[in-house]
Amino acid sequence: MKLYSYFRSSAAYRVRIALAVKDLPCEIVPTHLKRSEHRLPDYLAKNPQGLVPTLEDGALVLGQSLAIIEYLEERQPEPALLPKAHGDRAQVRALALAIACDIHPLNNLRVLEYLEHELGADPAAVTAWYRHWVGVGFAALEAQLRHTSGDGHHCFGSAVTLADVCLVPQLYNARRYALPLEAYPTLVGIGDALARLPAFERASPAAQPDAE
Ligand SMILES: N[C@@H](CCC(=O)N[C@@H](CS)C(=O)NCC(=O)O)C(=O)O
Repeated sequence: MKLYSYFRSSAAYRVRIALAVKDLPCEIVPTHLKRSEHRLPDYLAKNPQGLVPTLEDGALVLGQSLAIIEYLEERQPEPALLPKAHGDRAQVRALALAIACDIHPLNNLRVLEYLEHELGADPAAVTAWYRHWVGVGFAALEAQLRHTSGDGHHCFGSAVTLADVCLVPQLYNARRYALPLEAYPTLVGIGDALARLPAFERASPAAQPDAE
């Protein structure tokens, strides 16, 4: 398999964590977002959205990190990232989607660039946008995680799930943008405990071949 990835991309980071948890071999193909390599014709032919990540597995060319992770989950079910009980699986997906669908898109590079370059927002306004929307998302997640975490080290129960795979990259991203985190002690406690696990360390931005 090949994963088109950028070391700082939260969505690519999710897939890297899933690959590492499942110990699946995969070649990382660095795709530099700041140099717009994701907008080159060759890349757009693989991923017409012009977003990373993209996974190639033989003839399969797949975008969308959560679809990629569910593909990996079906290809190699153990260790499982989704719980066995269907109600539990739904809850884990709800946590993951709260991050991947409701928080992450509002802090994506193209959105922040559009605010600045097309709408004329100054850097302070862009930062305020970021902090507002990620803060709203984190506040709701903090309340949810107090109920769903079984041990203060995982989003749901006491094993690594798809929700954890989404949380750690979003927390990394929040720190990059210096979002104040004091209001989210449960979320931060879980994220920091997970980030110390060997699979999460292997997937981290600092451990990538294109890290700067
Ligand atoms: N929903 C997509 C989001 C992918 C995405 O937004 N990727 C970002 C990096 S985290 C990207 O490629 N951004 C490029 C841009 O904004 O121009 C997924 O989960 O794969």
